[in-house]
Amino acid sequence: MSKYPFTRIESKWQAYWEGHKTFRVDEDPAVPQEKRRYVLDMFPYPSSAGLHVGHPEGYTATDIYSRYLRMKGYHVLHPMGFDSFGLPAENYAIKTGTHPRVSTEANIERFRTQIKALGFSYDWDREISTHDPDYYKWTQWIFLKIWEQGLAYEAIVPINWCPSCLTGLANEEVRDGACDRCGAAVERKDVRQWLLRITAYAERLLADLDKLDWSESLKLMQRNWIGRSIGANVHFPLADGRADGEGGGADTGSDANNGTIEVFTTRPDTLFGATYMVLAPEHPLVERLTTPEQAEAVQEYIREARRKSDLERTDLAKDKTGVFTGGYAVNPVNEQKIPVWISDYILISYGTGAIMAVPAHDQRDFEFAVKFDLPIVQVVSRDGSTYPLQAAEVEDGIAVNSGAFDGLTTPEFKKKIVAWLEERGLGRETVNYKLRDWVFSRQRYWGEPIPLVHCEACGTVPVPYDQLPLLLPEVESYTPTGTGESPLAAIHDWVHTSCPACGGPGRRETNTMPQWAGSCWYFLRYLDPDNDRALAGRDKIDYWMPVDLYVGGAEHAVLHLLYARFWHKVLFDLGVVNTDEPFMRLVNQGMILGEGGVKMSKSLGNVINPDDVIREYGADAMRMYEMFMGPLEVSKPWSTQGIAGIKRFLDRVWRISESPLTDEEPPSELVKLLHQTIRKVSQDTGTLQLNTAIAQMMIFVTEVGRQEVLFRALWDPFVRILSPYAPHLAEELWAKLGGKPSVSFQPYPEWDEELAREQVLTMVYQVNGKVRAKEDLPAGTDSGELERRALSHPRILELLAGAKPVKVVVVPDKLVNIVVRT
Ligand code: ANZ
Ligand code: ZN
Repeated sequence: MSKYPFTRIESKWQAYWEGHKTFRVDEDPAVPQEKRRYVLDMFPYPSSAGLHVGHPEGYTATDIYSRYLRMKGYHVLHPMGFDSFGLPAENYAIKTGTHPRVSTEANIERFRTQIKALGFSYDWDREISTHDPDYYKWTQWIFLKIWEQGLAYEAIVPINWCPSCLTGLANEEVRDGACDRCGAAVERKDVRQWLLRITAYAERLLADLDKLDWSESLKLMQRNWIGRSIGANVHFPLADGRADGEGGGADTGSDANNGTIEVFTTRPDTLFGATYMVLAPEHPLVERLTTPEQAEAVQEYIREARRKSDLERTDLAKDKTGVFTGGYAVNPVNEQKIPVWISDYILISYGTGAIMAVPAHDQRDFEFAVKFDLPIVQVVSRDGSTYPLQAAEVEDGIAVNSGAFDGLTTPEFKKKIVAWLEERGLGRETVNYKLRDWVFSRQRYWGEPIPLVHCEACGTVPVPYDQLPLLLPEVESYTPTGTGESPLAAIHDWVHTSCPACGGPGRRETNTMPQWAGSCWYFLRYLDPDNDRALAGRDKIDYWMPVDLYVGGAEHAVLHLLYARFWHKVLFDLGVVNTDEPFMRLVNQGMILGEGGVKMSKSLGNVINPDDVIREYGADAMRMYEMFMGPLEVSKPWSTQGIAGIKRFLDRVWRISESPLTDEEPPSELVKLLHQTIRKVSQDTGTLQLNTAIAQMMIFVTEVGRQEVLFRALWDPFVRILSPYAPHLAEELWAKLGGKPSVSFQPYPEWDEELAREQVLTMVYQVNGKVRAKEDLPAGTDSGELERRALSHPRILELLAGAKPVKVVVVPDKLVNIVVRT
């Protein structure tokens, strides 16, 4: 029996599409706005490992959706490119001496071939690569715009330092205290860095999530990352401040820098329970507060803390450590002198780097107080009484032990105490974000050079726009200097340049941009990839943006999306783009796991290579199988049996297509099934429930396969609805039907609700011949299903009262008679 000859047919149609530029799209002004769609994939990093079976999962989903939209009469922009700067190419260069450009371009070549082998309907004329100077010219341009806005600044910051990659890492590149790339334990190091002021956009990045059609879980991840907390900053005068008269009394208001410790708290209502304070080890007041007796212990502790990552330090489960400074502060609400400690669970980078500790109501403080025998005073109560606490009571409640504030509920107390503090100049309401400014520089070679020049006379001077791109120079060695400078710092002739402002001697910035930079705006370059006067023409931006559907892996759910949204908002504020959000609808695909549900990994030897799959089963089978595995968003294990099943389905379709074709009217049952199938496949494709759409096509094909002849009236629409899913096979079947290529632009079939309707009949359920219940069911419901229905009908169950039927008689489309012993 003949099978779908996929090798021949798939390469034939891929060549056709490529040769005819079938999927090239332009900005046809005649197409109205509401008929334009931008469907975007997260572009891949062209790793040396080649394409992973996880890549085509999202790509297939967007491809099906794009093809579906085209057949529905939409003008669809569906591009692909490569995120080609990054560490692996550089690490490979260090090992082998191969220029990162050479290895990257070889990888791109391979990725492109692999992607094309899957028959995706990309407009390849728009392909971009982020390492291409014509591309990164505009990444540099955007950076300069950001810099001009005062949103980029230099700072010496303790950064995450990978002692193996010898480079700074962004927080997000550190996982469980280890370098995300190489796994080495991350240390802290003070380095001069460029930071981008993403925190200036925190509020908008948070608020605008409400506009987006993203899953709630994804929005929650973004919200948590931004981490907005409302609370108060409160000043605690230093006890020594009063002794030497520097700070003044608690109620006179005191010098914020000198005489007080400023804390951030989300629970100002617990002020009366603050029995001690804790500073981050790096806090500038530590030195001043430390008494000579405590100096050695404090020094030793500070040294220890420097070795830990923020993540280790704030781990809730970790044993609390700390040292008393010997100094005291005064609790402004009750004038009590309380000791000041340092501990690494307080981060210098959050709030003010200092806290008031309320052990009765904060679990970390509770553990710390128990360990170091510090007083625990309950100030919030369930019912207004006080009682012994086994752990911190973190819930809201009623104030106790709080002087004139006793009896207030937590929210009332918060309002009153903030007003009380504000009146006395002791504090104010504040909002804090977990979001930190983005450490934007890398001490690496294979990235976009930051286009700035340092001049003794003029300070930091931008490379003039007409000199962009600032090309990445050739280097002898890719190995980072390890001093915190990039390999670029070693190229004397490149580093030493003249100042663009005064012509005097200048030094180029030698840091490069992080890999995230290029992916912050690539979706704009697809709109106008050859433009050399702008990152994209405004007319093209207006034509296509925003992205209607964006699909990619969940590993990018936080950072890539946050960074891209940030840049887009900056560009929006500059008037470069037309919307303040880039991606309207976003779907994170699930992971494709190895057989048995474990992660695919080289070490487990369970990695499936897409090339092998295509060779054995074909691209259409690969596409359909990945969509049939389950809902797009969930993770699911690969199954060789599963793909073989899909292959058999495609073979069956092929075989059916070889039956004699007839223009006769098909049986009405099949016409009904056809309309139901069009309805289901159309609706499910629109909502990306691609697995259930395929299931419906399978039902249809099974029925059509039972006929001796092939009804054109059934097959023609079926080939069309199949084509987004199995485009190669569909093109061939379309040609066999006498259609002209390409099926990709044929109108999508419409269903007739009337014809799709199930005929409903009333079934009669009898017990020992007596009618006991009735139920409406679709005509043609099969006997087994009818019997199950009757036996599970509540009225029948009640009558049977557990008795087992002796016999069940089913008359299809009419009745079920259940015979029981009486
Ligand atoms: C007193 C207090 C009492 C607190 C209480 C909590 C409960 P979020 O919600 O994450 O913003 N905190 C403030 N700055 C800190 C820092 N730099 N490092 C570690 N912890 C810090 O957390 C705010 C709370 O975390 C603040 O409110 C402070 O403890 C602590 F019953 O102040 B709280
Ligand atoms: Zn100068």
